[in-house]
Amino acid sequence: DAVYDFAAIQAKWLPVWDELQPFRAGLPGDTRPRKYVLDMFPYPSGDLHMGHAEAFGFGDIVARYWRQQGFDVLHPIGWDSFGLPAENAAIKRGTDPREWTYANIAQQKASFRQYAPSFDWSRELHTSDPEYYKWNQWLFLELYKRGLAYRKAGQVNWCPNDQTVLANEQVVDGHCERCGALVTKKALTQWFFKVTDYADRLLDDLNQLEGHWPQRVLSMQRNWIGRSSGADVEFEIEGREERISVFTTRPDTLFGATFMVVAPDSDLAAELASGAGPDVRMRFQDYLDTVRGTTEMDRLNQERPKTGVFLERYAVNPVSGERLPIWASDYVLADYGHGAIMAVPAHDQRDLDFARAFDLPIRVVVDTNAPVTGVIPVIQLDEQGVPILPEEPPALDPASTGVALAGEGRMVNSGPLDGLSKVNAIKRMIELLESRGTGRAAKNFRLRDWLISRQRYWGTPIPIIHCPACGEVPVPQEQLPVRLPDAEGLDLRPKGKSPLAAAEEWSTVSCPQCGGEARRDSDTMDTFVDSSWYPLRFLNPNDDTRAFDPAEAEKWAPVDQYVGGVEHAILHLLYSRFITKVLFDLGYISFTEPFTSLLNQGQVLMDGSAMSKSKGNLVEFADQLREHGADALRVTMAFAGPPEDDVDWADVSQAGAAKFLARAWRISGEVTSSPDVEWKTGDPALRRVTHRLLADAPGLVEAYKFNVVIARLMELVNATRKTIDQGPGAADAAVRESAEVIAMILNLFAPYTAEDMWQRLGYEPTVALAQWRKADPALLVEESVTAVFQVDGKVRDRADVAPKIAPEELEALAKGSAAVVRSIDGREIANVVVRAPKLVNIVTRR
Ligand code: ANZ
Ligand code: ZN
Repeated sequence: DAVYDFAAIQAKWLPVWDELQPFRAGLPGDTRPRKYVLDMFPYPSGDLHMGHAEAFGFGDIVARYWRQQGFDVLHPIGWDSFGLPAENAAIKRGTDPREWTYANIAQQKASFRQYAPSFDWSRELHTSDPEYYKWNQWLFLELYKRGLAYRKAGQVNWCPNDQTVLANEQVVDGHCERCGALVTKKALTQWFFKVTDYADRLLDDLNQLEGHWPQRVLSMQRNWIGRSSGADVEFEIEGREERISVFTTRPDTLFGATFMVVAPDSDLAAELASGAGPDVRMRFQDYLDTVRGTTEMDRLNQERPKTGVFLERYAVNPVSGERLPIWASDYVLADYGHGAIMAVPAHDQRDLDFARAFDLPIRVVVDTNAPVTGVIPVIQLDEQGVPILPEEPPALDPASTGVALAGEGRMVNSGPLDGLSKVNAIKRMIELLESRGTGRAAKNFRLRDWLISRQRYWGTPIPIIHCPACGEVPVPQEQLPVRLPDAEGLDLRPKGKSPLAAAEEWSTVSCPQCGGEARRDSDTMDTFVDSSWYPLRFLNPNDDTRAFDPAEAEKWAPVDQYVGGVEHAILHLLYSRFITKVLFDLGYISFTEPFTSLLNQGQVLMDGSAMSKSKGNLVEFADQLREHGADALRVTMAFAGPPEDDVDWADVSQAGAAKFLARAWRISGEVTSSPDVEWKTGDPALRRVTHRLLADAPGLVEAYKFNVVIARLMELVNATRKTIDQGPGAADAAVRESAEVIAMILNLFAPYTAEDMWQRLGYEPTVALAQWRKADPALLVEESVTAVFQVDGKVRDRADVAPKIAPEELEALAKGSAAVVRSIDGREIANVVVRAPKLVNIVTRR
């Protein structure tokens, strides 16, 4: 008899699908409703790995599911093919980054073909093609025109090893995300996108995604944006014209401010120091030198002993008129708020540590022992009825305890605020400041503008020309794309200056405005620019007249289902959300969030830890594919557990998945009835199992419970096997029906096996386009049990009831039975014994 040979089945169907191209979306005349299912596109750093097998497997389940539900599904694929690894590999081997990149793409493509996700290959794109990056340049200029792309000189994160600038997001605990080197600071002029203009919307719109995105991602986004509310407070400085502002979340504590601190690496600190004596200037300069060598991580570390320099300058407290000494200390950061703070040592731990280190005054202005609410505390009594006195309240003395009083309480030592709670004191203080013109309500964000400049070769050239006469001049649209010069002859090694600057011929251009000699900007764009809008490019990837067609966007976008790793929870998603909002504001699209639902797959682990070459625990995708085939690999991934959970490859069995597929496949060869058999004549027991799965699977798939669907499929395969071997046999209509349903649902997980079953059942390819069968409601009611109705212990009637029938319902049924009523014969009922669902015994008084 036939043997399940996965390799033969794969070889048989691949060419058929190539011919049919069943997954082309948006064909003319297609009137089906639409869905857009997208996997985060791969970075071609080598062959596909197990993480891809998992993520793309899950995305494909969803895409295939919606097709069977009658949707025209857009499920495209492309490559995120610019970026550092290509450049580093090229430097190591002395080759062109292009070669490495496109060779890897070819390899990944070949693996994808075997794995058979239902991609629309006609829309394939590579971000490193000029046809793509031309539109990155267009996007840049759209932002530039609106002041959303700008250049600024500033301290940037610098990786001394990669010799490149890093975005804040690429600095992990003070180290370079890529190479692990300690990140330092460097002054450079860089391009930024003004994400901060969108901070409020980026935060507020997360509420729309509640329930559709993982909670963890939503809170990571919220923390990253980091909105704080409070006030800007202005202070006069002795010997300075202008006042300085500080941001505080606790304006209520202004009467407790006893000194001020400025960030040593801020312009303000330099200016204040320069106005002081030579001694101070020297001490400040020394201190600044040490601070420059300190990482941001250390500066944020609360445990580190406080350091600082007194600038011998004074500020004036705007509400108390008190003189406050001004210090410079590195716990205040130059690029947060205004780079200066009012220090309230009694109520802020960092300020307290500083005050104790330098012997500065500490004044309590919130009595944290006072009840915050107006409720009088209830006095508790012990067993003897003696009142239990409240414990001695903790001392309000941060100066001696070293612990700041951060909690709520009632204001003290605060003039007009005395007696108020925190909320009311904040409100009152803001009113006070506003009425005097020395402050106002303000909010502040942790979010910084997006640094998009890279001093590297393998990226999108920034379409700006620097002219000695005209300054920054955008490259005119008709001159786009600004193509990358050939890598040949360029030294790609990182030097802190882009390799493009050394391409003389490429760099030297005539100014589009005045025609004089000018130079191209030599930086390239962060690759997160490429991925910030790529879902739109898939809509018409070959259109060379525009980035995307707004009419197509209206049809398909936003993405209904996005699938990818949690490592992109912040950057990629935040930047995509930002660009989407910009495009909305420019009138190109009508939606403000790019991804309606998001699924984060877990990691594929080996023996409890992440796979890596260096650990020697790498499981190769290609090996796995060869061993048991694409279908077994896909089923193994989907069956391993909820998709959000990590999968430990040491705990799963591909052999088990292969056995299940063989069992399912064998059934399709045993069916003897013909496709036009009457379903209704089939065995009701098997039909009930089939129809219950038809009814439940959609909800399960939509809740990402793929593993449960597979478990239920296994149950159906077993029930079918039993019907063939021990029941009505292979000719029964229910066996054909279940075999067809198995093939149809298996299409989500094991497309080759499903297609082969479909053919063996007498149908044309492809099962992927077979429409989901509706469950028959009549078959969804549960099987019944027989209940016995007795009167005084004698059986008088029977009824078929649901196994889960409620006792009251069963009792009512018994009392309604004509035979029972006749038997009671009008006597009084003394007692009713109900044992649902099997028995009711009615006892009468005689
Ligand atoms: C006075 C005060 C009293 C403060 C108090 C806190 C507690 P978040 O919530 O993170 O926004 N701050 C402001 N700018 C700073 C900077 N550039 N570097 C370091 N710290 C800075 O924190 C806001 C609080 O952090 C502000 O409120 C300020 O200290 C400090 F009982 O002002 B607060
Ligand atoms: Zn010019």
